[in-house]
Amino acid sequence: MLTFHDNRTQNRRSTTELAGGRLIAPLECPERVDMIAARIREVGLGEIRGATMHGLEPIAAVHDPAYIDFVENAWADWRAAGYTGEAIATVWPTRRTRCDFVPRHIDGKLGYYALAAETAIEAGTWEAARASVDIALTALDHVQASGEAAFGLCRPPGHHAAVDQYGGYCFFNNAAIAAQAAREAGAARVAILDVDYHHGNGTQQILYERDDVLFVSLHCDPLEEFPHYLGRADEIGAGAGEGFNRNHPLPPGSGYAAWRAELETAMNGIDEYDPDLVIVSLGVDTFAGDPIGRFKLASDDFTDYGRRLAGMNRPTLFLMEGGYAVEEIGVNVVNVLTGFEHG
Ligand code: Q9C
Ligand code: ZN
Repeated sequence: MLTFHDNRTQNRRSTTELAGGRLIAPLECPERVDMIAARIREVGLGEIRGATMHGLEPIAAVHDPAYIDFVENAWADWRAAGYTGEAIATVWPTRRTRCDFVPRHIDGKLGYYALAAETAIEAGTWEAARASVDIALTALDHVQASGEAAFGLCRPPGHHAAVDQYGGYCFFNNAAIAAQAAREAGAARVAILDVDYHHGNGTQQILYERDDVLFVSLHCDPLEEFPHYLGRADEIGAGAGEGFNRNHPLPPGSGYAAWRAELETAMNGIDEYDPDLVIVSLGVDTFAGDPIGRFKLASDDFTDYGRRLAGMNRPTLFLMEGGYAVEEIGVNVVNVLTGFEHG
């Protein structure tokens, strides 16, 4: 299987993440990509190719233009305000205030566009977030041209990014952007299968009223886990999209037997939908050793579910999402991909 990557993702080197009341070294770090690339070479999965620039248009087909401008200018605006640390939201529009206008000051803008406070914006954020989209779209080009599966080694991840919100380490929703691009290129139906430990709230929000892209997510119950305010089973889509959003929340502590049973249900739904393309939002923070995930998958389980995914027998685009056990991330990701190839 071919992998697509671009070294501009290395420009995102945030030094601060708000976690447990402290500023820690961000879990979503450039070394994640190094470990995955090293493992790809070690097992000879296939070539790692560069990304081609796809411009802003595919991003603007999914995200609000004012939000895109915000991501581009946030760091400069923050610096211009005289701040010396990384840009972190500290105040939000909430249930008891207005949210019908965007404040002028960067502090107000950050809260308006942030869905969470852990994710800091720094000098390389814009360039890396755009590179991540280019990676996804270049990998999609390959799937469409060859009919073969491909892996977009995206970073930063995308599935928490909504139409006009960043957070959970995500800025642009790579999976939703790729799904929209595939639709424009002629795919009648696209399914997104999100196997990251966290609910893909951004992907769900972007696609909630659509029936041309099915969103199916396996994740830890939002009553217990980030992103907390979306991802319950009764969220089934709205309007034309009713029935085309499927959440499979599992309790913290879930092991592979429970997870795999939900995967079977999820895959049956995808099969029935009969998509021309399956996009897998591939987060490996379901791993037992993940520092923030509380599922209990073992490295071998990733191989097993990779094999099962191949059983769907559909053109498949894998896009990297979360996974923070840096030492094991390469093995776990490549296990999914080799399992798929041998499936
Ligand atoms: N106490 C992705 O996996 N913080 N994002 C959780 C847990 C945010 C994860 C705090 C986690 C975001 C793409
Ligand atoms: Zn995650």
